[in-house]
Amino acid sequence: MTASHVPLIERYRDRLPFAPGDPLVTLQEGSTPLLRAPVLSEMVGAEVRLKLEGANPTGSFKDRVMTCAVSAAVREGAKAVICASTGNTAASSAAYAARAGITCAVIVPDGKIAAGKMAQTLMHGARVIALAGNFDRALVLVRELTETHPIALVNSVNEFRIEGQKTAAFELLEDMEGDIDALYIPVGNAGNVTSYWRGFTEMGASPRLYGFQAEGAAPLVLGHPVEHPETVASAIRIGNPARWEDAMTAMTQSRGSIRSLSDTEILAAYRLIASGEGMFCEPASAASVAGLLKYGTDGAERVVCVLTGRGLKDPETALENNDGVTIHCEADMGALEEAVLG
Ligand code: AN7
Repeated sequence: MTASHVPLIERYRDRLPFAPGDPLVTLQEGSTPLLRAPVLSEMVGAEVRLKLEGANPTGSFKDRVMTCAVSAAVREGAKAVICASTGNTAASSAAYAARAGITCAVIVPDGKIAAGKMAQTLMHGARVIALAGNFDRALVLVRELTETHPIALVNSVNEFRIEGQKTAAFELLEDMEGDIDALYIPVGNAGNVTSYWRGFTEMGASPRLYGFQAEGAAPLVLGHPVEHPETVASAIRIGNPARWEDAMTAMTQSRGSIRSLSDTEILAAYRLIASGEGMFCEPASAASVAGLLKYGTDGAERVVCVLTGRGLKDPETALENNDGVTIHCEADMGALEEAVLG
């Protein structure tokens, strides 16, 4: 088997808290492509690559968490899993729970998750609780709930469940033969940036980590929680990240930084990645590229932007922000010629 046909936990079992013989819940996640980005490379004067986490089975990096979290839950005898989510964790936990044959409930901010994520979560048969509150509130409530009820919490809030995400750093080091100067990554609850740093340090690597938040949801940049986070990038509409300290440590130790971007800057990068590089990611993912374009490389030569989720997740935002045109056309040749060539 090639690496891409090996489940994540099997590929990196020696570096993950799973023993041979443990139950494995997998949808063949991980081993995602690393794509050269010639247009971006030209623009910033460095070798830019895109880590395509949207190529995971449910379309986001959260599958790395869920293969670990749901496998562990099944190992512990859980019959149900639950999470708070801005959408991708919900879709992923629902898929892995379906695969495991256990039930799944997700708590999401009512009306604030992208349509594709909602569709996935419902298709996998999960119970969706649309909360009259934001993600931060959902996370507080779900943590409290699981203290008194026997339901496994699959958010990446404990040490063990974050392990799966660090494997993306292993893959990058393998694909780039250790030669990576800087990583650009969107930051919401800050589990992912924490995990990449853990993965890099475990392998003795130390690229600079540059994290990016949306201006309206930038607690780590401001230095205090944001009570009413707002951004078009719904996946990172988070005002009080669970991994606050760890994320700051990662960025300080790697001599990187955490900075913010306007929704306009995020959407400009979102369109450019799609129309310039041919890769359709979701708005939150475009924050990595927007950060690279706004703040530059600081001398780095080989850089990676993490595209955390697939563009199809959020068709509404795509239909409202794109470089394409739609021409309504009568069904006759004259009108068609005019529409195509005019
Ligand atoms: C596409 O699904 O928090 O900094 O509940 O979906 O590790 O939170 C998603 C977050 C970036 C931020 N890009 O990662 C959830 C959730 C996408 C995301 C992030 C998320 P973290």
